Amino acid sequence: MPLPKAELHVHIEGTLEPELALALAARNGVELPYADTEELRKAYQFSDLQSFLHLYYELMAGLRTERDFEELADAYLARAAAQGVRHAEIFFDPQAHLARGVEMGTVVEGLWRALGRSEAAHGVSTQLIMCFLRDESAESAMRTLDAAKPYLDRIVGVGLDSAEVGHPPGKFREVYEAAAALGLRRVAHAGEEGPPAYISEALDVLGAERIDHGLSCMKDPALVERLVRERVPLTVCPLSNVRLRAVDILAQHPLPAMLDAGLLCTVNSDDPAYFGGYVDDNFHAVHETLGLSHERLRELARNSFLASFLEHDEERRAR
Ligand code: ES4
Ligand code: ZN
Repeated sequence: MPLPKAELHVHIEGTLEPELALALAARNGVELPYADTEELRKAYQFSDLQSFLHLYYELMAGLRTERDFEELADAYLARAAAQGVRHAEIFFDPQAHLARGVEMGTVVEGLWRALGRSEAAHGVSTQLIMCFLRDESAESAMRTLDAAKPYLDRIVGVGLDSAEVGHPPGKFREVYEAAAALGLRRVAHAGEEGPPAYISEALDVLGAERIDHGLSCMKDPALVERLVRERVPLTVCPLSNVRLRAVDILAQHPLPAMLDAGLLCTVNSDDPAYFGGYVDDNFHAVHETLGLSHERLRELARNSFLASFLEHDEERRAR
């Protein structure tokens, strides 16, 4: 039986399995440059975040209708439930869809069709986090926040993702201030490929309550001390880090050192359809390859509920 856990770092578009990507493209008459899943799988040779993002944005082309987003989310939630997930805080990338002429309402309402019945259907409670693409402008992010205003009852918070290096968090200060004024929670990807200074900036300038990835903090002992002192959760994604070459091999992943340093780490899947596993596969991998004990795994599972945006009583129910 997999440990009960919360998943706090998963991009719903990154749960798009090749079979579904091709089926949706065919159903919607969208051309993809891959004849079949075998050919598509061969394209999964990433050398870094940028080369992954190219395929990630390309395969989304088949997602067009509410039903498409519903099927995508339902497939993820079924898999997550089988991996012990009891609560999922799910990222989505509206700008990637708006740019293709798919409206905010189609994305949110489509996802909600699956999320709204997830507790009953899968035993998984859910929340949605809307991410801004950091390689787009702050104005585009602000327009995206505006477009989300009719749906704020369905969105718990905002995040920041896509290509990190050269796109420091500070550019989005006003957007994050506006999001906070709307009562939204704030998280941000930082320190995946970028320097430790991006992590500090996400905390200080954006008011991020949780850091997605955060790996590069290990280069800055003063920052580690701060993250420990302030109990800032880090959503670590081990298999993602290997596939995108943030670390060379899993055996060299800093997760054990991060836990030893007292950091509030969680383990997550990021883009499981692309990176070779869902969240419990990540738990297995760090157990097998990094030798994390069962007690450490239980600590990681406990951390996932502590670091979630669940209220305290819900948190206890989930455990
Ligand atoms: C992402 Cl692994 C990763 N990093 C940054 N942005 C992303 N969007 C989807 N997956
Ligand atoms: Zn991510």
